[in-house]
Amino acid sequence: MPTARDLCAKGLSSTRGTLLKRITTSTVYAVSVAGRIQLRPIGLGWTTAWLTQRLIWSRQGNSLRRRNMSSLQRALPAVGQARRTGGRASRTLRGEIPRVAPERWHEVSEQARSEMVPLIIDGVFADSKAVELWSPRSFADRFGDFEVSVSIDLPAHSAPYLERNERHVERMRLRRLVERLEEGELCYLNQAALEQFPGLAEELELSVITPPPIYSVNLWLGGPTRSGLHYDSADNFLIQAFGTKEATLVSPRYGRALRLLADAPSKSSLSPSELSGPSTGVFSRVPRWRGEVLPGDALYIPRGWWHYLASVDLSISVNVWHADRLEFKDHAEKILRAGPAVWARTARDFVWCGALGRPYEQHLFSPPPLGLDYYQRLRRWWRR
Ligand SMILES: O=C(O)CCC(=O)C(=O)O
Repeated sequence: MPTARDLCAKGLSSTRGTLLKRITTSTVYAVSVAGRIQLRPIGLGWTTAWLTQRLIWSRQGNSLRRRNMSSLQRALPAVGQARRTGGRASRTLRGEIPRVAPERWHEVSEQARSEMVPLIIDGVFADSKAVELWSPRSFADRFGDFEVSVSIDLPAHSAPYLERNERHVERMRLRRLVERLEEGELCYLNQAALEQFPGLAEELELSVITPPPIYSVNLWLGGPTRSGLHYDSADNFLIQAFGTKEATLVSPRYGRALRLLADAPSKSSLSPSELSGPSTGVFSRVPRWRGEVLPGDALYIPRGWWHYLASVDLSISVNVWHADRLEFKDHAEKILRAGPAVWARTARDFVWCGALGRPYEQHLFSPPPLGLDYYQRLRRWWRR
């Protein structure tokens, strides 16, 4: 918990921040006027002024950020370590996702959420019925006759978001899914509402780690699985009940370098080998946070953080979207930063798929195109 001293320091720094902003604005104005008086080209005066302003504001922003970060770092030294290694651009360096004991989670969770720092809560569900009872075989025995929609024939070497959905989706009984997994097929029961399976929710006591509101709780059964690099709008827990998953996380500030899909900019087209191997090209400047999520662990993925999960073998996980969500301004900022290819594609899909109602290609693990989504939201808002 932040102490009163932290809060005072925060308050003081924001007063100082306002003062600094005012001084900067006056300086900018003076520089630009001086530029004009000396009859230099007006553009030069403004450019100098603008650059000065950016420089001062970014230094100020960095120092504020550093001050704000320190409270979690003080409580949890592993966060500082992860920031030093994972936060530095390097070809080989990978920060470890910090691990906390379940008792410490309650002390630091508020700070982790507000500073948006990923953490693994060590073995918090180790004694749960889920870890004791769940396995692909036991699911086949309990829910064998259930009809489920399964992603099949998953690409092992490319991002799933590049594949067309209809080639990879099949309905089958859960018993058959488990048989196919045991035969070594790459299949995934991905993001299936947990409530479909009677009794499972009671075997995983989420209140141990999750505050309300909870938006959705989903089951993921497959292996070996590769989900593709993407971000979600809400805080997320990935709870591992059976098998192990390797997590790779990237801070939201590096979104531009992740080869975004133009029609779905919350997804990246980077392949599993690019994500797990040594960094090359533009990705070499992107620090990654890595960690193993073992049975009983819960990985906290803050809203907006890019994440990629790969299971080593057969695996069962549950994910929980809950608590804080990205706000409108966060989404707008992400789209503005995504660049011209995304803007053009969004505008095209707004008109083509939205206004003109033309069909689009649905991709694996992907939502409809962003432009269509904007069109539908606008229509709903208009009709209200
Ligand atoms: O575990 C996976 O394969 C993907 C999980 C995921 O992406 C999520 O919970 O948002």
